[in-house]
Amino acid sequence: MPIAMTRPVSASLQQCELTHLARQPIDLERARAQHRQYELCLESLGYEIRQVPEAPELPDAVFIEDIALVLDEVAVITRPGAESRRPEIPAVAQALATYRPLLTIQAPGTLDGGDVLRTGKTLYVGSSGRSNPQGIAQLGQLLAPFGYNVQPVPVTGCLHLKSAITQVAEDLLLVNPDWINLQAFAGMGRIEVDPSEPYAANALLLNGIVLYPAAHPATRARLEAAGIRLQLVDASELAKAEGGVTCCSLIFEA
Ligand code: CIR
Repeated sequence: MPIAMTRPVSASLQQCELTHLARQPIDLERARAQHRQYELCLESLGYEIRQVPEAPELPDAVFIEDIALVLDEVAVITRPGAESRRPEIPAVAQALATYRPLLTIQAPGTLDGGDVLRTGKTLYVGSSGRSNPQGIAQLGQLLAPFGYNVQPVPVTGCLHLKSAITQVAEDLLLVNPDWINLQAFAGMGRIEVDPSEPYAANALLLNGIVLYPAAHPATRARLEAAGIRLQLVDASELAKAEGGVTCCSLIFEA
């Protein structure tokens, strides 16, 4: 059974970490409604929602993707680069322990799930402000026994690797070339975001359908012209907290 693990929007979301965006007021009720729509959308695509309990005092807990990487064989519990996010770990680890054996990234390593892009047995991992070389090396060592190959990719100008690049079809990537060196991805097709929409590269591919923010119409037109099937969601309040569509769920088979 396909699972989408999520965590509710926290009452303290307004105090979220911000790195590349200026703080703006966030409408909490609207953020919660958008998050609910996101979950309904996942449900309509066949995913069973498993919610980790709300953590009202942890502003960024809704961005559950950063706390773990769930593979067929194991789950890796990360050690997020932002210290304020480390208390998010225990509840997510507890929820995942039902489904997978757990491995963990240890200090001084740091790793955010938003930095990990998987295609088959290759994990591209952003070397970013959040994921450090020790964290990336640990991930490689933990997963080598399962046949995964970890490839570090330098990321600059954005929060995570998946702010700059995500997969929108089996052999097709959506990219913002200003934030990432695309050498590692040579051989794969790519669509560039419209230059007026730098934040438009974060898309969530689920069984041939792409969950995509309604906020990027020019890039959306590029995706549609390429024949990509889109399911639009309004994620504007979560975007003010520097979150995208990949970061609000952990997707895996039970
Ligand atoms: C943070 O800075 O950690 C949060 N405000 C946003 C995290 C977004 N995560 C993601 O894109 N994977």
